[in-house]
Amino acid sequence: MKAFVGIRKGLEVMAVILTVMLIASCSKKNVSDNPEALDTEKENVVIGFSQVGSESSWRVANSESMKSALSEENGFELIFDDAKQKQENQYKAIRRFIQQNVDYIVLAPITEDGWDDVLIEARKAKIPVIIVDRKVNVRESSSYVSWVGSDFAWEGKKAVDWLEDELELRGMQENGINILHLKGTIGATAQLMRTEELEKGAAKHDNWTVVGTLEGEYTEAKSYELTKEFLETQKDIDVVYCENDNMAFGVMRALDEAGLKYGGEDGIIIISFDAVSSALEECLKGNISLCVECNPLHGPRVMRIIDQLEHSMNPPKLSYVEETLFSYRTITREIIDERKY
Ligand code: GZL
Repeated sequence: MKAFVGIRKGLEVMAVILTVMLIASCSKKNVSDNPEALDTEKENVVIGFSQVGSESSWRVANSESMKSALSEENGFELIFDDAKQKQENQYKAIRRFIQQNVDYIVLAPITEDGWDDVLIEARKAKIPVIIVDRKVNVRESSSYVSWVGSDFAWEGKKAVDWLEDELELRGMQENGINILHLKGTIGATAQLMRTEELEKGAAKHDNWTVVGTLEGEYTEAKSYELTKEFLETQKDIDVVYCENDNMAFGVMRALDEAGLKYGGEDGIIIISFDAVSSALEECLKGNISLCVECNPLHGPRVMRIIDQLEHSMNPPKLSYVEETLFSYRTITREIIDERKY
């Protein structure tokens, strides 16, 4: 009899152990159901994301990429804050995330300067910070764990190299070339580096003259307004260098109203950055001469960085996304149809 009771007790203990193991395995994100899901013991990983705003099509695509990667289905709880292009609002959002004791802070900084204090506060609260898109200019690089974004200097240099070739193709390499420059948000890494490369190009070619520099803040409305005003006094333009697509759209509206021909092989050359689908359509029509890609799809890379951190691994300090160029001479419908944004 005693042996029977012993076996029964043993079976009862086994049953309890199996039940506990079954509950434990269910509480862990079931990676097999969703291979994209974060493999972590936590119910979900809480992310505070401070986004610049929604100033451009690129920014909208960037937000969508972050939201779809850092989704509940993938094991995240995303707290998204739109700073409406104000650094003060990003400070407030980061401090709110610290109060909420999120697991990670992701920051898309509007400009490079002014981040030391608030990032030190996050570090003191032991909350890792990941920077996306534009860079931060901080005294201590330990203020953030990792950065994901574009090589803006490469983008600008490729644009200038292409312009040299295009002017040669048109037999204009010896002509006086008047360039109108539309700058993005002043102090943003994309603005600083794209501007620097144009300035280097203009310095290299004494027949290139930047006849106007307008601060379009990456928006269509602002660039339209400033270009329209500029064209009232100066219409002799050969090239417009727009530091993003939305500013190129604003410029096109102003050029249309001024009756100035752009695009094709003999119109004003419009160079633009981002290469969102609506800009590629204009490139296919020949209206925009060159679209320099600036890949906004940072979400999957940020997710991988968090996955590494969740497993006590060190992600790379800098991760650059892949990018290319699209010229009106070579773009095709098939190329556009394959795009993800
Ligand atoms: C570039 C990004 C810029 C885009 C603009 O990575 O910071 O900001 O070029 C966006 O469209 O507004």
